[in-house]
Amino acid sequence: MTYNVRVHSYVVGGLGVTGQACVRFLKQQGAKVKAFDTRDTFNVSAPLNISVTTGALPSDFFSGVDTLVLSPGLPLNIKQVKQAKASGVEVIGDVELFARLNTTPTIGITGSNGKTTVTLLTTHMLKACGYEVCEAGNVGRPVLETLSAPLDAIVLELSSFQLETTTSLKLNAASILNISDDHLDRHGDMQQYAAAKQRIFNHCDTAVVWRADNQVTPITSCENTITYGLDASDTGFGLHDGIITFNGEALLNTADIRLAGMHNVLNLMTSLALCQAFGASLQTAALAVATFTSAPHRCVEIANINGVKWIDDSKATNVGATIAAIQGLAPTSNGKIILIAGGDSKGADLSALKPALDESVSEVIALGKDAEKFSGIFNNTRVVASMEMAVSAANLHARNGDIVLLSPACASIDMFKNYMHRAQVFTDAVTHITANVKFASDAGVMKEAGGLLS
Ligand code: UMA
Ligand code: ADP
Repeated sequence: MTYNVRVHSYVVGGLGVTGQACVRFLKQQGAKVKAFDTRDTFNVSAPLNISVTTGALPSDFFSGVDTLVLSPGLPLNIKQVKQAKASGVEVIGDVELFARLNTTPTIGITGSNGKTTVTLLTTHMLKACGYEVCEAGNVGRPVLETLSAPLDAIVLELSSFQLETTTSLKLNAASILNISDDHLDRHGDMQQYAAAKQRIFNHCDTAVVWRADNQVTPITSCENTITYGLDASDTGFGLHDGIITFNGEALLNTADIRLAGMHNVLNLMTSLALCQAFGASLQTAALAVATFTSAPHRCVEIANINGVKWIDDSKATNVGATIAAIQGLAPTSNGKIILIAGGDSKGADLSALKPALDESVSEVIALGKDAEKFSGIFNNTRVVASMEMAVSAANLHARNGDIVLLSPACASIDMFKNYMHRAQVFTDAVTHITANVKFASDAGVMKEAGGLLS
């Protein structure tokens, strides 16, 4: 059955990146469209030339409307959505609209952590195999923008928010990378959060499944399954003495991988499995790892000052990501790890961090809205008021061989514009230290020189 956009009347809910892309797309298609945003002020990149309502909606707002296309940042329980449903209007997201119209083979990736890394790595590998490929979705490019492009494949990063409003997405291959406590302020509990993620497997041809976690196994049946894990399995992807294998055959030595931590070995296996499911050459995909550069703010070393490594993992906005960073970095350090963490924990239970903190962290420097929660789980926690103070406290205590890790386990929005801004403030504060160290050493050289001259 073909879906005819033109004959429908739409409301677009929310005018962020997604909402604006929806309006542009629907107008291009000749559909009737108007919009609302719950905020009084918001920015649009170019004039939309449609009617936009902010605040409370008039009681007849949805009369004559067929479909509400809701932005992922807006929950389904807001009054505007209730009003739409009461008026008999169907509520979908942009991914569902995409799914009804898309004819290009599509790969989907979800999970609490690693989505962007696996999305970009899979895209990179498929391009290296000679395909025209584009990544879209939560990674930043609204999915509707891919519909007009001549592509061999689309790789979608899908958030639980996007999956929640999606029913007919048919993926050639899909994976849930992992599920850990995140977005519970929106989903209510882990069951509902996991259920939203499981929707990725509805109508999916090949499920790519991590053997070590039952939560990521499809609850609906998919035609094919490819499994992976860090065990020495001869089925699917496994790890034999540091060598990644497929069905027991050696494929790639982990010593040749530049991405830090075992979580990235899992990410790599997922991408290889998705390429295998797509029919790409595994050998070419594996070779492409050497030319892949990881996205910024994900366990990246930004400075080495007197033997102290400063690591920016600002993208770690939940507990699972911070555990992965600590466990991934601990084996690489001769000294201690000082962790800078905190922000808005989004209702998460931070106690899951405790074993990793007890095992590998000497001190936590906590900031932001939920800083005190860290004091509750780890004795040696110092609460500070700003990122600059956190960096300066870490600098006082760090010695040659130590790692200072910014991996907040929390969202940034209580103190910063976003995680990129948080990383910038961290980097600026670290740069300030570097400048002082240089100034001190220059001053030392001048003093010595002065001594020689006198
Ligand atoms: N908002 C309102 N009222 C509105 C509309 C939005 O208050 O009427 C608020 C939302 O509650 C949210 C913010 O504005 O706090 C942005 O929401 P949005 O739905 O307008 O977001 P977009 O700009 O359309 O961006 C969305 C994704 N954002 C979210 O899901 C919150 C982007 O993922 C994604 O890249 C983009 O679509 C393109 O697909 C970002 C994200 O933070 C990176 N995702 C979350 C995550 O990764 O944890 C899920
Ligand atoms: P997402 O798009 O799901 O937020 P990213 O690739 O942007 O994932 O990485 C987010 C954070 O999660 C980073 O701090 C990164 O180091 C960490 N991370 C990446 N892959 C994994 C994984 N497989 N398991 C746990 N943490 C991970």
